Amino acid sequence: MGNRKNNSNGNAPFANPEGDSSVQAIPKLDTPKMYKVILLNDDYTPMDFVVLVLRRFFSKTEEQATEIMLDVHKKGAGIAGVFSLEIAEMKVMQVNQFAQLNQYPLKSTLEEEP
Ligand code: TYC
Repeated sequence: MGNRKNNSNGNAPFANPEGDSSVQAIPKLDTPKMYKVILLNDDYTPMDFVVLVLRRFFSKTEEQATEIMLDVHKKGAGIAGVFSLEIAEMKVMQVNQFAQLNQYPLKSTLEEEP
């Protein structure tokens, strides 16, 4: 686009509507922070229940859910998904509430993405 240079945010700046040839920088928009929803292992929640949780609340396939569940089972914790803060908080609430309702100790937590 002519002599327009890109800003640090990758967008072309707008021409100044006053008519001079100077350009105005677009304020840099912060990329929203993202949050991991972490599933924690425990000794009592059945594997099938964890797979169900991953399918129901994180839209995983049976195969994906099983892989994540086994990873959590072996390593102690694992990532169920990455979301904006609002969505991640909602997922944590849904998981913890659903586990409690079914009398399992399954817990999930939030972790800010680096
Ligand atoms: N460790 C559990 C068992 O052996 C299974 C499990 C996996 C529980 C993942 C929680 O987040 C979890 N039944």
